[in-house]
Amino acid sequence: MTDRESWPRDWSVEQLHADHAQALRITAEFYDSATAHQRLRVFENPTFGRVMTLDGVVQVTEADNFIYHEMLTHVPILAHGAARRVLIVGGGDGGMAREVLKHQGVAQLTMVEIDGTVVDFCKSHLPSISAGAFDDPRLDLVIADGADFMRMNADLYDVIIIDSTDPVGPGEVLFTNSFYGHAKARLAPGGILVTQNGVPFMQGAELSNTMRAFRALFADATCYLATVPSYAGGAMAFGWGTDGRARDVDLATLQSRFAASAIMTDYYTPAVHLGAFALPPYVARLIG
Ligand code: AG3
Repeated sequence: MTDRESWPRDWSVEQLHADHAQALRITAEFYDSATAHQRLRVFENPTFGRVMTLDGVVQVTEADNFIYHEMLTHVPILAHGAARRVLIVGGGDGGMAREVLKHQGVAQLTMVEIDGTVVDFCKSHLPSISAGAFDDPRLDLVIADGADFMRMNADLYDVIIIDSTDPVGPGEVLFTNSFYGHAKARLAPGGILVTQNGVPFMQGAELSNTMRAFRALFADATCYLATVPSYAGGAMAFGWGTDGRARDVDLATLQSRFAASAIMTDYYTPAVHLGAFALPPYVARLIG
């Protein structure tokens, strides 16, 4: 009972890790097809709502995507305090853009997604994830390889968000030292880079490798945590790199910035923000 074929057909089975699988029951199937870059599937699950997988790995669910998207946007943007230009690499479902654009101070959002099919598909089959973000005039959507864009582009950003898949397939280059170096070069003074860095209990090496690269590049390099039920295996880690002091922001400052933004959230609060940087020893050891 170890191979995918031995599971019942109405379950979507994710085998991202060698010794562990996650199965979600499929009550309706909306799409299952290969794009030029990966296999894209969308189905309904009673607990998670619509679920999108890429190459069998859960990327976004209607029910719990708020946790991931709120924590990769409001943490760096509110810590920064005056972010006007934001860059997302990946993020084809539009959930990250949705949260970034809730900040009225953000004047320009560039999103670089490698797979145009994911964007088109999510607009029509998962509209609740982007919730209109693709129609916002502040959004500049670029369909291109994120690594090429980072190497060639000359603009500077206050916040850069890497909303990638795991380091297998098209997402792999987004976890390399040279990519992180190019990303750093695109940060304005005081700018912050945040990354999706996997579930450290299951993917410790991924976090250790990114943190080694971040320590070589940034004055302040760490990670912060949030638990996303559909990313199985415990808390997920988000990489944080900056040469500025945004991590020192205090609770009162965050509270006044958050109140001024008038953004409604279901996971993020200023206290959750600060608490997310408290690392249990098993994670602290992984980041060195
Ligand atoms: N991208 C992150 C998926 C990570 C899943 N990894 C895992 N379970 N270890 C999500 C894209 C949402 N915009």
